Amino acid sequence: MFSKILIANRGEIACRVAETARKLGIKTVAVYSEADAQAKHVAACDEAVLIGPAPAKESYLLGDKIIAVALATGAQAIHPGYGFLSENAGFAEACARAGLVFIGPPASAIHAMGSKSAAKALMEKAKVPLVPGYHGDNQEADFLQQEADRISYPVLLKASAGGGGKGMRIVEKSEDFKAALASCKREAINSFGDDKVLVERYLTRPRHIEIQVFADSHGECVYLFERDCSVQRRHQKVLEEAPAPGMSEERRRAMGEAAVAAAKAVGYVGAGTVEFIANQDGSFYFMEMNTRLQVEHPVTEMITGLDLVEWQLRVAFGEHLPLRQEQLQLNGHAIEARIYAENPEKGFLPSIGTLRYLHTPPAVHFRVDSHVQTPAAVRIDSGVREGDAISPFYDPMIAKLIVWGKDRDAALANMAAALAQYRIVGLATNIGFLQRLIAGQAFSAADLDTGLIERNHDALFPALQPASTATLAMAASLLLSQEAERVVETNNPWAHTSGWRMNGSLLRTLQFADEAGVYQVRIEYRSERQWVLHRDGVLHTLRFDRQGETDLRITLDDSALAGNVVRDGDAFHVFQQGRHAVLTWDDPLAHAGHSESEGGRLTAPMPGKIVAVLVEKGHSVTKGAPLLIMEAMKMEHTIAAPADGVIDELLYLVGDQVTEGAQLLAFTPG
Ligand code: MV4
Repeated sequence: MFSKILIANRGEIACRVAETARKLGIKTVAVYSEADAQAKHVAACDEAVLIGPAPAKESYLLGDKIIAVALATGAQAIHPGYGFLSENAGFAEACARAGLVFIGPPASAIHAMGSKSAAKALMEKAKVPLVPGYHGDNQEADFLQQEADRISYPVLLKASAGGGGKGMRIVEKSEDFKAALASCKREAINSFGDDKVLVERYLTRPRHIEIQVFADSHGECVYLFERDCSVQRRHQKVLEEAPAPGMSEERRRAMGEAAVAAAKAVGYVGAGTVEFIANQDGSFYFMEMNTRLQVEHPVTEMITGLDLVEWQLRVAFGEHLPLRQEQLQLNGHAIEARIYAENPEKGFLPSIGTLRYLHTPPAVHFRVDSHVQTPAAVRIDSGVREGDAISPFYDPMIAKLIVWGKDRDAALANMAAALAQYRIVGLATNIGFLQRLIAGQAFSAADLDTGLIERNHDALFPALQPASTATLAMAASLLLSQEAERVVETNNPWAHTSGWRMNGSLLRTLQFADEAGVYQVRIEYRSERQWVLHRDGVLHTLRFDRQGETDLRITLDDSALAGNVVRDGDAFHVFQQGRHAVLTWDDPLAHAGHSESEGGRLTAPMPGKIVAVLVEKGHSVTKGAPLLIMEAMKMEHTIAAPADGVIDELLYLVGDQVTEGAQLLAFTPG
């Protein structure tokens, strides 16, 4: 086996490769960009070499530089991961020229699958089923239209050099053909520098089903069953599962054998994926072959109990495939969800920033020490940790969450439970969207096709709901509990109540806001840990108990609720019953006058009436301590100490009217 490899990638896949290398006793060399100096993949490898600035074109895509690093560090092979250089035939060749093993297929196989029309011609020869169509060299408009008429409408025009859905046109009838062809060719030349197109029968509700294949350099090739990746959004996979729901043994074998024939036709070696589109009746057609390890390979690992990176390394070293086709077994069901730093409500815009807080569901680690074993129920593959940033330079994937169950329903239940336990603060994520997606009728009933997300748009993007009283009570409880804690630490006389005395009772108003509205809750102190929460004139009894930083157990009226509240400045992230709500607290400290810049003056933020004075002349107070409360526009405003200091003079009494900007008391910081 190799003694040292270089991993020419970053993020979760670099960590994933490093993990198997470590298991096999292989040393690893990471490469990294300036943006990734502190990245997890750098820490996961035995050594690491800086290769350039953040943009991938100046770092992770610099094949020659990476090869030079491999030679300089004594690595014998390069694992390209996915993306970046993984399907670059020139890079695979350059590795070979430098005497390095490219852990992937031969350059010729990458090249053969790179052009859609050339690949289809090869597949036709190998008797792999193709969508009825024309993929030849004759590009004359009249001829192509004749072909479309022969195939019958609707037809799909595809750029031969295209991918990811770019350069495709659906044509409904012959009269529309020429205009669509011209437009498709324009896009193809602009996007790919090649205006060759192919014409196919258009399948209206297809599923994306792909077969994992593995070939060694001794002529053996097996299939590791299928994955259903129909749930996509703009050609980005969102959920992947194995096996494909509804797949019969006969169809599995037919697709597996077709995929093996496809791989053999191009002299394939290593891990590859043959993509098919399937009609709802199960008929299937070759689409393309991905000549790399794919993002979604873990679902195959979970149902087979195999470590595909280990297989890649063994095959690249020249070993035989570890198992023969008849030794491969499919066990249970696995689902993967891609957790992204993106904002589904804002058109899935990537969310750039720091993972300020990250709590993941407990993952029982995937066991990779034997060929076949019982897979664990939850696996998380991630290249980021709490405190790491999602930068604008790379794919904003936070993690892949992969679950297993004895059948699809069990896996689905595990996925729902795991998503409900994820807690992320600092970035927008697609977790809520994934929860709605897996809970929806279409996905839970395995009614899959590539249009599932678009068709269920309304259910997946529900209207904003006002914050629940439970959510407000959770946020208020954390706030009160933190204040009580701070007050105890500083030995403030208000420690024992955390309340504000008014008309014989202790109360205060807290104002929170979210995207759906502004909420005022009045909190009334009754006794130690006993409160009354008033919302919209309704009274609720409230008790709370906090354990650690974020764990809260509250009793709201008669219901006991557990949740977590993570405070990020004035933002209160309430995680409760699997939901994430964000409330912004309107902190009265923000209205505490302009004292810091004005040398200890504390002024009224607006005209109003003094309703409580909480300190006396000569008192020492700590920063943030409430000093007095005024009422204005039917709301309470707490004036708080802007710093540690001493009260020199009180300038108003309870009941006094004050004008905006009036100095309320004299205060000396220090
Ligand atoms: C198709 C098709 C329907 N009929 N071909 C999209 C990406 C590219 N690789 C091929 N694609 C499609 N080809 C025929 N003849 C529908 C799609 C398609 C699709 C395929 C797989 C996964 C998601 C998809 C989303 C939209 C369209």
